[in-house]
Amino acid sequence: MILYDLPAGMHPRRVRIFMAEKGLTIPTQVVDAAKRENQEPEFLRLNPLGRLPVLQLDDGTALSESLAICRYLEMLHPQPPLFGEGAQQAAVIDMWTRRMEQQVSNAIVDIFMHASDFYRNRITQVPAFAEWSREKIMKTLTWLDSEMAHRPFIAGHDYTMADIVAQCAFVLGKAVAIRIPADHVHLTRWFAEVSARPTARA
Ligand SMILES: N[C@@H](CCC(=O)N[C@@H](CS)C(=O)NCC(=O)O)C(=O)O
Repeated sequence: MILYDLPAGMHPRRVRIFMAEKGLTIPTQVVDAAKRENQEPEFLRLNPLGRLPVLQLDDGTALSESLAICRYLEMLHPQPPLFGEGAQQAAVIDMWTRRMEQQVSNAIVDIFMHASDFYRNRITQVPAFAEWSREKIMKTLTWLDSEMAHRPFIAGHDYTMADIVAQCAFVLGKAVAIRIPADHVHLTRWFAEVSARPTARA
């Protein structure tokens, strides 16, 4: 197995934190997106979308999509369970993971793509879309703060994939001045706790 990684990328960070929580080490090859190595034919054979992370299995199968990679690793290494155990817990964690991806992570990615220097010469940036996304995410954070008044972690009493998706999003958010407002005390408490985990800087 080999993990193709982009150290600064949000989605690869999900996989690295997940692996660290499981105590897994996988041989890793860094792909330099700034040098467009992810657009080289050799890499596009692994993932025609040119995105990272990619986990190549020993039979040559190339898995992309960070959540698919984490699910695969969870099946191989079920402990500690980060996607839940049993139908109900797994569904609740899936619900929150999808909410964190769709409502939080994707919104912050949109802002990053349409407002950061990194994408300035790569895509046609639409600053108004970035501003609209910024307003939207701030409303989402208010909702999420009220949710976090009721439990320690995003999906319940345990740290799960939903927390990993959300914390990686907020790390990227710092690059585009998306910060959890100080008066969102529950969300602030959660982010401080997950950021203090030994795996947070994996
Ligand atoms: N849905 C994919 C998204 C992967 C993705 O967008 N990766 C970014 C890094 S965070 C990337 O490879 N960007 C390279 C580029 O834009 O050139 C996943 O979850 O893995």
